[in-house]
Amino acid sequence: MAVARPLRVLGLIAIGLWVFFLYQLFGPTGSPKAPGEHVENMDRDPNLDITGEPEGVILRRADKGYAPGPEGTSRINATLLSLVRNEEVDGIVQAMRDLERTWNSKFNYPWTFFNDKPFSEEFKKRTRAETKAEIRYGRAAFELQLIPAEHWDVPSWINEELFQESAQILKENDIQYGSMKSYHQMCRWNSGLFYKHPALKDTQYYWRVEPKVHFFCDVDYDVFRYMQDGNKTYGFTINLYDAPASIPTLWPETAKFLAQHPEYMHENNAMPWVTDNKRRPDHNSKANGYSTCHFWTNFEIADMSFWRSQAYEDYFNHLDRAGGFFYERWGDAPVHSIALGLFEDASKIHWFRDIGYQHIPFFNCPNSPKCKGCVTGRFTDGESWLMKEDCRPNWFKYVGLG
Ligand SMILES: Nc1nc2c(ncn2[C@@H]2O[C@H](COP(=O)(O)OP(=O)(O)O)[C@@H](O)[C@H]2O)c(=O)[nH]1
Ligand SMILES: *[C@@H]1O[C@H](CO)[C@@H](O)[C@H](O)[C@H]1NC(C)=O
Ligand SMILES: *[C@@H]1O[C@H](CO)[C@@H](O)[C@H](O)[C@H]1NC(C)=O
Ligand SMILES: [Mg+2]
Repeated sequence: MAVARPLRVLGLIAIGLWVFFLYQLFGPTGSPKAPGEHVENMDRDPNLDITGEPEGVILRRADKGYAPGPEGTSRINATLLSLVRNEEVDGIVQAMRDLERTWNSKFNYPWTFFNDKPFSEEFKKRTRAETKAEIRYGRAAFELQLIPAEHWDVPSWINEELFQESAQILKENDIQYGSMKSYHQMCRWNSGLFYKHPALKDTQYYWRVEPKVHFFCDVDYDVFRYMQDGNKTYGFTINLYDAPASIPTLWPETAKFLAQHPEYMHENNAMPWVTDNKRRPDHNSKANGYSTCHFWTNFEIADMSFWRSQAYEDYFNHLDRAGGFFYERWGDAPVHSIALGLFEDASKIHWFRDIGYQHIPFFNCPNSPKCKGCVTGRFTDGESWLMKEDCRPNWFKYVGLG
């Protein structure tokens, strides 16, 4: 009896050590945690933390000022950019009013509007009334802003019958706008053509604005200057999951492209973000390997040099030939996001946490006295299932709050 007890104790210690050893091997990985680990399940939204200007930002350049007009200012090579229809004039006027009030009235960056049809007199008159900045290119401004037919028209290799059949399938899968041809044209143009428009020949950066969006927070620094001085390629506010049925072959086509062009992968890419299958494995599997997480491109502040690079040009052409802009409903959001995630240095992609923004039904609303009209940390005022569409935690986890 006297010997049995110490043996039993030794046995328990041995089992304990073995379990500990297995835990070390297979258990959850411990510290250091990735920057966004704690928001994995949105326990803590970083929008709840007090937000100020990004680190190191210069508020205003004193040298030449920001007076409106083409000459002699501290502005850099950039424009506010909007593709818009005549019928959406109320919506774009409202969006302009918000952005002029919170930011552009201090910096007077020019506006550039694009349309597949000539702008109406009413559209010109009402948009001109909203800004003291240039609406671009002086006399010929509005004529230049017509999109060239070869950029907008459905390309010759797209088969109309096949498009109609595919539209039916998209409809059965509840893909919004799936059978609306102009929506497909818009997504293709925003993916790979807008930056080739002659009116943007001398422009490097743009801030995309859609009708009816809202801006809530005063921004007191030159955002484009921040992009340039900070070597940023791309800025976003909201990160969302996409509907897998709109992009079933986007990732397989991307994989084919990568096999042909492994040299385009950036060494500091965001591949783990692009291919995450942990938070919503259903999305990853239905999209055949892509998480579907994307920058929501109705807001984007970006350097067109990236879209104009050989890597992106080749990628877009590959996708365009594959036909998915029409036979599926590839959006410019997943296309831009995958390209950035693979071919760009992830540290050059910036979350503009300080720009309060809404495009129905989602918000980016920081915790800052500079914001009015949105609720701090509220991601959506729509139905509760929409919360699940937020995939910012993935970006924070794999790349950081940057
Ligand atoms: N000129 C023009 N603009 C369009 C067309 N289709 C979409 N847009 C613009 O493209 C952007 C996205 O379209 P929108 O209807 O807002 O799509 P959603 O945000 O995905 O619901 C908006 O700026 C629209 O004004 C079109 O056929 N012609
Ligand atoms: C602005 O950017 C465009 C495109 O990168 C370039 O061609 C042009 O020379 C630039 N202009 C200025 C004044 O920097
Ligand atoms: C941006 O890039 C330039 C040139 O490579 C470098 O000198 C500068 O330090 C960089 N700035 C930042 C903020 O990273
Ligand atoms: Mg929209």
